[in-house]
Amino acid sequence: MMRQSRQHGEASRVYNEPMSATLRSTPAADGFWMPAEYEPHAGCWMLWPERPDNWREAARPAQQAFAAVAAAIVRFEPVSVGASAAHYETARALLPQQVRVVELSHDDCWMRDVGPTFVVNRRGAVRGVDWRFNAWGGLEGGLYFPWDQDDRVARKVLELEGRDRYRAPLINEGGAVHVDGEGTALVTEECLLSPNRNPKLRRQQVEAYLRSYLGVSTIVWLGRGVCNDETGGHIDNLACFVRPGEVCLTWTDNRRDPQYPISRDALERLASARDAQGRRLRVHKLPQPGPLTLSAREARGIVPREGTKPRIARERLAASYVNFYLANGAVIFPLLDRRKDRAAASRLRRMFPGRHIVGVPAREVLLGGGNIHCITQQVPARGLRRRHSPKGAAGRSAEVSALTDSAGPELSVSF
Ligand code: KQY
Repeated sequence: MMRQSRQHGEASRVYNEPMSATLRSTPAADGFWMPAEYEPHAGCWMLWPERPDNWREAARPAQQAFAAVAAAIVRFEPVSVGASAAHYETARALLPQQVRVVELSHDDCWMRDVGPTFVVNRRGAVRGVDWRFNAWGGLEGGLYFPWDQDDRVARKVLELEGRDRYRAPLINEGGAVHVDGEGTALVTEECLLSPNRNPKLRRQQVEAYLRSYLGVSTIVWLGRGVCNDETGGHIDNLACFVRPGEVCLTWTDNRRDPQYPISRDALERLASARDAQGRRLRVHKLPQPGPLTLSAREARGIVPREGTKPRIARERLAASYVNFYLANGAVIFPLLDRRKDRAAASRLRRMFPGRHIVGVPAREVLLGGGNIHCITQQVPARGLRRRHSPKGAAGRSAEVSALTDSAGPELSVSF
């Protein structure tokens, strides 16, 4: 991935340019924007779980689950996993050989939030935004201390990818933003306006940063995130774009469920919103799993530590099927509730008719506070792009595979 010298043609390489320069401008000023997740990927990045104060049984069940997610994604695109020096051997042993494992320090393993948000330009160049990170709220309600290794992950990934970097002045996480790739961002007030992220910034200033660093022109604000979501209301657990003009929203019809007013409010806001292209949004409701709670046995497997948010038995888990990952030609979604997984798969098949629908058992990921979208980060494919592409790009043809319920990291179900 050495840079090509412009003066000396494609064959020669220069060794005196940085692999990843930190740029002083902004993506929007340079003609870059964040593409949608449903656009083509060059690959996917993940991290390896290990903290015993967040993952039960010294993270062993979570490691199996992460390995199954990586195995499901690598069928569709290259996957790289960062693991600490102490856990490199375990990660290498549990992950399929097609997955690249690199030694990478981190505090926890939420690549969506600590990794770079990639941006592209018309000529197909790829760069990355490195947001400031404070473990979802810093010392006032954040989830752990310290978080300095996490805050360095995006920069390291950009060096490994050989991509230039924008260091954004905003405290933000990848899971707090979704985009349609055509000028619209979807966010929540609970998260982006929370006093423990950027207390001095008002809505208009946050919007200005999102415009500059995501290259969007329209921001659709929803209210609160999923009930009891410890990230402070990340959009990626609540709603996402399915394609331009269409949004998937976690849903319950049970008016007594605390999620009901949250989803109802989001639905009303989406119904009255217009995207950057002036379209009204079509909303697909995706019924939530459960409600699910942390069991006493699961809680006992976590080693409490001062400075880390404790996990209490019977607490409600922020479970949502919306927390899926769109790989090239596939939807990798969390299996969370036997009574509802199949219905979720058929809704997803209707939403994404051209993609394989692959379910991966993900309760162990949920126990750590997030899900498949939160532990993954896509790298967009290089290639010429239009600033605003037309609606309805064709996907791959659908395929319904047999159940492949074998043990180990291959464990995933194709619907
Ligand atoms: O929602 C996400 N993008 C991340 C979840 C982080 C949970 C931390 N325990």
